[in-house]
Amino acid sequence: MTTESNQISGADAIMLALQAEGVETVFGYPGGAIMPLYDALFRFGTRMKHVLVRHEQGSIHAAQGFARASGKTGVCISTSGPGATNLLTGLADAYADSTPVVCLTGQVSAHLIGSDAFQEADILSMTTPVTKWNTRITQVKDLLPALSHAFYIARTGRPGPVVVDVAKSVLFALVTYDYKICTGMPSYHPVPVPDPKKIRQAADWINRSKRPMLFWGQGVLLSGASNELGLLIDKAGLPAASTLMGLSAIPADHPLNMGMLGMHGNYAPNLLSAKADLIVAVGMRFSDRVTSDPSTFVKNARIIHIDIDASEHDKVLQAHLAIAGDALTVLKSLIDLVEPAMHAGWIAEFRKQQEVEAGRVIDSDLSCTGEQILMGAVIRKLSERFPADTIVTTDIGQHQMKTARYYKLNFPRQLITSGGLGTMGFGLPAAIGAKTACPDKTVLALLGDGGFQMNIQEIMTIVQENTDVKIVVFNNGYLGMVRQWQELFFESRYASTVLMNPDFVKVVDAMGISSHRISSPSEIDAGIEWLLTSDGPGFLEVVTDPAENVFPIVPPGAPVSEMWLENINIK
Ligand SMILES: Cc1ncc(C[n+]2csc(CCOP(=O)(O)OP(=O)(O)O)c2C)c(N)n1
Repeated sequence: MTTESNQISGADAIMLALQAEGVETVFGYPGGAIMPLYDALFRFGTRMKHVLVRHEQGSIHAAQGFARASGKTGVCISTSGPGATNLLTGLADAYADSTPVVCLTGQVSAHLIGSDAFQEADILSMTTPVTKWNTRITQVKDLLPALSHAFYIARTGRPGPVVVDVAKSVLFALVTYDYKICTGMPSYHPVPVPDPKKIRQAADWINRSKRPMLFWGQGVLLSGASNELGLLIDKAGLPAASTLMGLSAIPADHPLNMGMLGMHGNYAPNLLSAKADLIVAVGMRFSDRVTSDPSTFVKNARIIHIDIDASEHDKVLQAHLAIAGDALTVLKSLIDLVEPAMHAGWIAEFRKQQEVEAGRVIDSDLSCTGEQILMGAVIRKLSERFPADTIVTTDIGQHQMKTARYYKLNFPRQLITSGGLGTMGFGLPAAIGAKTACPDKTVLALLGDGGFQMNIQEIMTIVQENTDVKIVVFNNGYLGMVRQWQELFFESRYASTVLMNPDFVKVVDAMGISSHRISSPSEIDAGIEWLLTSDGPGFLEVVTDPAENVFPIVPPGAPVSEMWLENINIK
């Protein structure tokens, strides 16, 4: 590995740098331009685990799942050209969901760049809009500083994905190994110091509010502020609601946890947000899935917006008080400054609307009274039967929303779902990453029949790695969420949403995972028990009611307080 002059190859230097950054596992797929790095990986032996995915998209979603479950930075490796372009969707997903990922992409040798060489693609230009930072290394002297910057940028402040595109010639070139972990960079100040005057102002507004609400997002999970969130809402008596990405920060049955905001969120927080006189928004970005039409959103409230990324302030909603800072720091200060309060009358209004939602939606969602299985009922039973430490990943669509609504999430980082980009195909590889990061926890992937087929090949990764994940595919024979929108908003014209599926049990079984199918409500309990006790990875296909919908729903563009509890068009 070393030469007489004590220099090592760029490829070997990358391995040592990864080790210095605490990386123990990388997810990837080899090819021409990256072969010297794979050779170094081979020679590194057991010091670095490599998970061989079946498609590069799987590698980045796995790296995301790893990062989301553990709070560490996920790493993936691809070759140049198609290997690197296959990462694009994952990069956009990680960028939208603030996930720290470092991608090492191979590039053709430096002297070939710009010549349309075999498998040459301008990955830097392509990934610029979907990365927090990217760089191309054509000279080996720049390699190690770039890697240390990459890890620093990916994990600090608002985390995000980074690409380091390395020319093949750099992997062969010799370099003196002098890696230094980056602890700061000039002109990049990722964690703003919150203004104490603004925090006092925020506490004063909380203390004087009659109808306050707290909204939280993934920023609370990223900053490790779940405990402080609970302490603040308990002390100040704040009814609180989460974005999809913030779910699991406080337990589902915390009395002040009013559930999820937004399009398929809970009725009470959506409805009553219109009556609130104060919104304390922590680590969330007022996505359109939460606000619907921003001009009608929380019209009667003063808005305090706390976020580590000041560019989120006033992007969608004009905050009356914008505090740039880390959620943990700001919440800790607020806990000291707020006065104990109960807001009993205001909380009672939430309870009333919770009863309305239970009676009109939840009770029927959770009980299969007909001949068909309902997803919600299975998801609630899974959450009751699976161990308390289960990490849940989802794909995109109806089953995702049912999971967000009905899986009782109880510990931070328990739910790993694609929120910002809504990437079908995310859930299965994300589960591989989550299990790799947390081998002692149970990992459950809840997928739709459409999204499962987008990255179905990753079943073989699970088999080869013997990754003990439990997989449930809800087979409704449709691209369910799109079918629902066609029913509600396109007069039931089901354009290209009927899905012809293979025999999933046969396919997955043939790939090497024991598989089982249930299709009637009477089989639910036994099916879940079978999955739970299956030895190693297990696959359960659940044939569900093709007509099942997700309610409530905020129809597109409507004020969130006008969410429908059922399809009002057919009443
Ligand atoms: C890559 C990608 N393509 C298309 C979509 C649009 N889309 C959102 S939900 C959905 C249907 C998902 O169907 P399925 O996986 O069967 O899940 P279900 O809604 O039935 O639970 C589609 C096509 C998407 N989110 N991602």
